[in-house]
Amino acid sequence: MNKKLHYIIAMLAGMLLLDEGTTQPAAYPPANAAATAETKNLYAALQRLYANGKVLLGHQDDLAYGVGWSYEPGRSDVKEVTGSFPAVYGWELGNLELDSSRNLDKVPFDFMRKAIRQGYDAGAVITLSWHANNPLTGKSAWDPVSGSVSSVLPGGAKHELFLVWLDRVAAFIGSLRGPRNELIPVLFRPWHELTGSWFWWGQNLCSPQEFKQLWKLTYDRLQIHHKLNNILWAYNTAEFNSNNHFFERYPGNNMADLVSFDTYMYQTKEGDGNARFTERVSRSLNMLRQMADSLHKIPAFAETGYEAIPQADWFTRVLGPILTRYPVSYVLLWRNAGLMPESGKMHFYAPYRGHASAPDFKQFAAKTPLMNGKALKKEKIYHNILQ
Ligand code: BMA
Repeated sequence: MNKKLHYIIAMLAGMLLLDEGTTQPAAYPPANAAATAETKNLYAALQRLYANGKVLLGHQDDLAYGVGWSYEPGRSDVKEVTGSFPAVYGWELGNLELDSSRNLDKVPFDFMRKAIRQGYDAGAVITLSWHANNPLTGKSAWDPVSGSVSSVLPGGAKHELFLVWLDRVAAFIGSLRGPRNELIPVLFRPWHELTGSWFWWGQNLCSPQEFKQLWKLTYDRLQIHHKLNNILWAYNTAEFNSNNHFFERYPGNNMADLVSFDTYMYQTKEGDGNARFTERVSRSLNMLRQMADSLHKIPAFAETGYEAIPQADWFTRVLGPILTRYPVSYVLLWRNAGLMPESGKMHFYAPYRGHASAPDFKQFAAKTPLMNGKALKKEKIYHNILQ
């Protein structure tokens, strides 16, 4: 069937569902009119779930390792504590640009590809981050040198190199395939935390104009040149003060599908970390929801957590109430790396079996409005409209 016709039928089916008494508004399409059917379905499903106040629970690197284990098939710290796999799986592409077989956290890309397929088959959402090396200095993403962004733009000294990097990312995203060889949809979140200045693309290292050009270059190469019609584009800041601040570097509605931000909980010297986190995250989520609603984009809390969870009731006492009040499409907790050899510190954001916060996390995950992988599977997010 002709793709356009397919989509019109999908929209009509969506409207019929509305008539049957759900609160689903008519779906608005992704920025890319040529998005695959599965990608359009996913986007419509995310809108519907968001409109119904559901928050999907996500975890970075969930199937690869947890605290005290790695690469054991079937394991997941989230599952071992809550009884269900997460609804959103985050994976990280850093070092793919160097043609490395493992990412910067040592996750083999072959493993990642299979795990992404596993998540897709389970009806969960896949999101990709990319801590790309600094193309100008050859150091890591955390090398905040001015001029790095302009070096990759057309005419810049690293433009050709950067195209090779984008092509490697494109090849990986193009290799994510479902059972009928269809492309697996991904929420791609490049150049993230852009209001921070710890990455080479950060706010103090390039102008808004340069940032937008970086985004457009990435979009054009992946979407137009490589025809990767399985990408939903996630614009992502760190903390922001106002709508203007949030949108200062926004590439435009035609190149973004989700709007999101990242922030973490830190305890303060005064001991008022919970109150401060609640205050700033509530304020940001409130602004984000309004901006997303007015633009017809989907809001997400793309990274958060409290490193090593030193407070056993943090999830039900702090994060839970915030999300109940300001639900967004999904919340993603960062990775459960365990003991970091370099720093000697514990680095994990979801409780693992036996951790003091595990019972609290189980309660948090069971509560509305959170949705886990088991519940999401029933929503058939990739197929519910067109099949
Ligand atoms: C950071 C930490 C690092 C990791 C990076 C990319 O926040 O977890 O250890 O290398 O994310 O995944």
